[in-house]
Amino acid sequence: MSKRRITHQQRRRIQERQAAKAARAREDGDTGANTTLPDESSLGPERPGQLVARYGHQADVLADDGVHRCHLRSNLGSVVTGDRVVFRAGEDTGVIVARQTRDTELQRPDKYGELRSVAANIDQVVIVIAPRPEPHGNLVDRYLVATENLGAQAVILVNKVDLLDEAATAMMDALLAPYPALGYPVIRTQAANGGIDELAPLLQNHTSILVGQSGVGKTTLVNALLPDADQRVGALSEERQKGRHTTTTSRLFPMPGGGTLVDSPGIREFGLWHMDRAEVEAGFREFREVIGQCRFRDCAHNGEPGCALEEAIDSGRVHPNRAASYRHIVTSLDEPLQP
Ligand SMILES: Nc1nc2c(ncn2[C@@H]2O[C@H](COP(=O)(O)OP(=O)(O)OP(=O)(O)O)[C@@H](O)[C@H]2O)c(=O)[nH]1
Ligand SMILES: [Mg+2]
Ligand SMILES: [Zn+2]
Repeated sequence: MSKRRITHQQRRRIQERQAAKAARAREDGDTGANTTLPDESSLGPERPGQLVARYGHQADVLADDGVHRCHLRSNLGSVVTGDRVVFRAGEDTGVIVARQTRDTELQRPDKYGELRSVAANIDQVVIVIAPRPEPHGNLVDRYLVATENLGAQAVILVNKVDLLDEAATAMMDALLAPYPALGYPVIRTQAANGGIDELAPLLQNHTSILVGQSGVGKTTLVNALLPDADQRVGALSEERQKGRHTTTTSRLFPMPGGGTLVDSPGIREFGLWHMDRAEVEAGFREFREVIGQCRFRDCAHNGEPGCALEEAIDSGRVHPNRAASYRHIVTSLDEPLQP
């Protein structure tokens, strides 16, 4: 019998997950203890609303007459930005009494490696990148995999076009080359100067979310679209040219033309290791006609004879950058521990 061997990375994840569980147990321990729910008789009738943002044991709920601050009823279960809820308004604070079924749930691993919901009922993901901070390798493809598996539409948005000097233009052009042919819209904005003409029409009648690295300008886009929103934005750190994680909670904004937009906190990395290989493959839409045509059923698409992906790259049907990205993501997936 082979010895049980786990990689350094796996051991780290296990330790992090245990730390996360302990931390959560401590958080859960004080649930309710310091929360005084409003007197039932002072609450209004049950009404529908949508969750704007969550703050610990409270949340803001958007209804047809504005935003209501509410407590969460203790047996409510988890609620996140975008959830459709039933609530009862109060004089000061109301109560959320129920959550409706979610159409979609966008998740990502937190810093402990546990899956966390980012937002519910999203039908369009706007992937924001910028010349600075420079996009992490494979980031766009990672978001596209998540978006395809969510069954949502994707838009790729290049912000800070004012920073596109010759070198940055070459980098961006190379990075974006595969996407128009795949049917993903690529748009350009200059949020800091109100240059958002291409974005506004795409948001109508969608529940969209802005995602991307910290400092690419997601919140600046919200402020440009909705001058009344007046949300805090943060400069990049001088020496590292990275964002400072200014936005800490996802927040939903109703759009004047119909539809809603969610601003989300910037990420350090977007791990997909909670997915399996089939989900990653399904996330590369141009692979669908290719994968399954390989000579070997368990083909790893890594130089095997008769590999259909290899042939598709050679014939130009699959862009080599996308194939490289796919291989990189698959290698990063969490492998089950060997018995
Ligand atoms: N040059 C330039 N700077 C911009 C543009 N849009 C936003 N910025 C700047 O980029 C910095 C970061 O903007 P934020 O909107 O806070 O970025 P964010 O993506 O919301 O960051 P997190 O909340 O940390 O995820 C701010 O200093 C903005 O003024 C742009 O079009 N051009
Ligand atoms: Mg922000
Ligand atoms: Zn293959």
